[in-house]
Amino acid sequence: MGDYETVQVDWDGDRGVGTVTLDRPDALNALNDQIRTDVLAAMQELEAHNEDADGVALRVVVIEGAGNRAFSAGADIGGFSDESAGGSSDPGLYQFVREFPAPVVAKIDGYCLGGGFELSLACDFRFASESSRFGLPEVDLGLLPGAGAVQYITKLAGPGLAKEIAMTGEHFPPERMSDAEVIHDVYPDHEFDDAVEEFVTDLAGQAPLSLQALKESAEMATQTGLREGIAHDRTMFETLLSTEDFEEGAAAFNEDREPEFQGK
Ligand code: CO8
Repeated sequence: MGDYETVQVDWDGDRGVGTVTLDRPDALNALNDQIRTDVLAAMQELEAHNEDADGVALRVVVIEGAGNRAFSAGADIGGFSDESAGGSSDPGLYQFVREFPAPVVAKIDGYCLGGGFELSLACDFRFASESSRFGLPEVDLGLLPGAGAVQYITKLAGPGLAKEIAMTGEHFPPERMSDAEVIHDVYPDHEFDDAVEEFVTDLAGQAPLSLQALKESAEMATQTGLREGIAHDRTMFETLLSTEDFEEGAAAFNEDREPEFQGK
């Protein structure tokens, strides 16, 4: 994998799992322009494994933070003199993660604040260790979360919690986030790595073309009307019926064995 200034990238070809580690631990993995550019490039590099594959090679991407203090403490406050808060590539990164063809899992251990929280909200799954803390401190800077956190938290948990987090700027424990379904689950620190690993391994074994279509479908459900969303799902259902993976899934069911999906 390529060398990046501010992220580490790992590729587990057996499971098809790529890991992107935000690697500015001294600044609590705060997001400056360089780290945003590096995350984008690292994910594109992981996606390029599909080009030589017979099917879909990249099944899941995990984003995590280096060190044990933070997933990310948000936009780099030192970079705020840029013309847009957090730099010009910023909306591109959030959108890129949201539309990325493989599922993306945010593995949150420590502070998950501001733009870091928003990055996790762009991911498909959010898991946190019990010592994590969530917050939107932009209000303390005279700003608001610029990458849609209030919109997304409102859709996930309602306006009450979205306003509480964004208007107080306080740090919230992960249990509060999981009770409100803003994150998927919270684990004791000593179980955290294994629990996320198990989830990711299971997800990586699911039919990749189904996962891509499901990701699109869920995104559509937040953006479009019901009729349009159902029409999309119907079309995708018919497309998936003609894949080799459907043949494999049906054969595995009939033979009472685990399917081995290729993504074709
Ligand atoms: N930016 C830059 N550096 C940071 C950041 C940050 N966001 N957060 C922490 N650091 C640095 C500190 O400056 C410190 O560096 P140094 O050791 O060189 O002094 C180091 O990380 C450790 O931090 P602390 O000493 O402060 O550690 P504490 O344990 O005392 O406190 C906190 C930890 C509570 C996380 C504290 O660091 C803090 O409050 N940080 C700022 C959090 C914040 O306000 N984040 C939101 C930024 S705004 C935002 O994210 C907007 C997103 C907009 C997206 C726009 C899309 C278009």
